[in-house]
Amino acid sequence: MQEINNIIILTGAGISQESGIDTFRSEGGLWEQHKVEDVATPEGFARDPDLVLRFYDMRREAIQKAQPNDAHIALARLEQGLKAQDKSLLIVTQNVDDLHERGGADNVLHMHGQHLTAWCTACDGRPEWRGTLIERPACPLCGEAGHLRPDVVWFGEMPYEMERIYAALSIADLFVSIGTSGAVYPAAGFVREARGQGIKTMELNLEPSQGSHFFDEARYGKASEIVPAWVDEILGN
Ligand code: BV8
Repeated sequence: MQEINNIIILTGAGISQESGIDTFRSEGGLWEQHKVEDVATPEGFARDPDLVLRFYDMRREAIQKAQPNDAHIALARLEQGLKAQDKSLLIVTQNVDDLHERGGADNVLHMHGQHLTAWCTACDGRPEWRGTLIERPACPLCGEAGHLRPDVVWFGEMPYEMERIYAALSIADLFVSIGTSGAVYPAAGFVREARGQGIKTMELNLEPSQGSHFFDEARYGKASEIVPAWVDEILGN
């Protein structure tokens, strides 16, 4: 078995599903209630800002009532265990919830932004934000009102920290994708990037994702069950 020293994990909505947070593309999921182009694009926001602000206000509130599940907690345990062996873990999440952090993980990169910060388009600041935006509040950093939007990457917008993600991929020896359908790029392309660099790839998901054929190994089941079991294996518990 190849020595594993640097792991990069990509997570998606599936890892938070058992915490009660809706995924996007399953029946009854978020996109069934709204058209993507109406709530997750700059054009949709320009067209109907109230609809978009209400959509994210509702999700921001739901997230603060959710708790991390055994999969989030297991990844934090993995991070601690690897650190104790002078090895590294980076969690790149497409999720905008803070359940990885509340589950105990430190090294988390939110490539699609975060619910609990807002983005002020007047001063470009990103203040922490736990309330609603529908009432067009003033930015706590610059005082301007009506310029706060969700700090979330919409379609057509550049995901955050792409250089840091590719740098982490260049030193990784294991790439694991957890709870994502592989429908959205550039995240869905990371497995091919990893394969191209000879990195071992693994998928942990409820069912095969759109990119399942790119993975060396796959395990299917609920994240709260298969992620802790996999972490035990990696840590040799
Ligand atoms: C960009 C907002 C460039 C945040 C989101 C054609 C080809 C390639 C690319 C494109 C293309 N046309 C357009 C593009 C680009 C586009 C794209 O990929 N479109 C797709 C639809 C083809 N991408 C972009 O626009 C990205 N930006 O490319 O910029 C650029 C270049 C230069 C300058 C400027 C720009 C931006 C993408 C980000 C979009 N934002 N949402 C929010 O509201 O949350 S995307 C949205 O989908 C979420 O962010 C989410 O994270 C993401 C992926 O969804 P998943 O997390 O995978 O969730 P999903 O429901 O799909 O799947 C859940 C999975 O979990 C399932 O597999 C299920 O089986 C599993 N599951 C469920 N329960 C469990 C479980 N697994 C385990 N246990 C369980 N219990």
